[in-house]
Amino acid sequence: MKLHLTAKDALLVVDVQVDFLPGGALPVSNGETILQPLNRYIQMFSQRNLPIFFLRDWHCRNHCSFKENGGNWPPHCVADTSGASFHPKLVMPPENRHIVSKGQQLDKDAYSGFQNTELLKLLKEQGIRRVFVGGVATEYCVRATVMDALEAGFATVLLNDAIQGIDLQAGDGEKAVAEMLDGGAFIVSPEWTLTDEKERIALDDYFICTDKALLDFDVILRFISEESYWGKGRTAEVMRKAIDNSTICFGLYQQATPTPVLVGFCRVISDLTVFAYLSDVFVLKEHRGKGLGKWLIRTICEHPCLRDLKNVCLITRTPQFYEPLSFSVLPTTDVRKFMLQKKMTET
Ligand code: VGL
Ligand code: ZN
Repeated sequence: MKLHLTAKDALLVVDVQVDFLPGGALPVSNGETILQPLNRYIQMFSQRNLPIFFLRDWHCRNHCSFKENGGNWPPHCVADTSGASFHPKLVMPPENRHIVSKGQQLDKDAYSGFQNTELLKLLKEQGIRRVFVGGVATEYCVRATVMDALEAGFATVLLNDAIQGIDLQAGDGEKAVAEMLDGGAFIVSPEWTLTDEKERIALDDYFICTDKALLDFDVILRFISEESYWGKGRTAEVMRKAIDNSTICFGLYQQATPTPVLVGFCRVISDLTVFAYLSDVFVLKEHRGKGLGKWLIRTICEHPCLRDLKNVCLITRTPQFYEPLSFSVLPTTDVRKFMLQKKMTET
């Protein structure tokens, strides 16, 4: 499974501080195991210059959550002490990162990164619609932050390989994960990849990708065999072969969680040197009228493998659609003639 990151994604790194990892004042069990996957996610977001929010527990010296003041916890994450600093093995990129401190109020414990902070405002300002959450502790600050993110309307993805619980009672962490999923969070496990697919071009909620593995075959087959004027009745076997043997297939997707949804398609048969033929071009009805079809064709024609070709050709009943895209019907006065050896009755 692949997740495609877009400009509406942000990463929330929760409380990866010295005191919460082994050796600290309030350590999570096996806390160090999250560092490597988390640093990998951080790298993915920073490579795309997507915003990363580093949340931190930031208490005053006599905070109410400390045992000596009637709270549940040993003193931890006292502001400006070494225990409150981010873990030295956490890689913090220099660009597009934000530090959000929480739990600063003397008489209130605050587990959520949204509680009494600027986090929501900052996310909204950047147009973020989906957040990915990792860090510690699963059943306290991660859980509270995820629940608030869901409440605020963000699609929320839990980075399952990059969280750890305190597990005061065995199973606390697992129980919290179940609650987050119940609440509508999605989960990303190691078998998922956040793809670094280079040939992916985004426009608002949509993106175009040339990865054949990402195509939704059933949607393509249904459209071509039932709705298209040119391919009615095409069988699954023929459609499969046609896709397999096409040189490049372009999927048009609407970004969605947990997986993108295919809403348009075009396959290209080409020698990638001189000639290309575009076939099976469609955009699903509900997504028409937004310029997506034109964007798809333009993206195809500008694709690095195709843009220098001498001849790009297609057959259509709607030439008016392609004319603004620098395609022209061969005029009858042209010495060249478009020829077709037709073996089937319907076009
Ligand atoms: C946390 C306990 C106390 C956390 C913070 O970050 O999960 N847990 N303060
Ligand atoms: Zn705390």
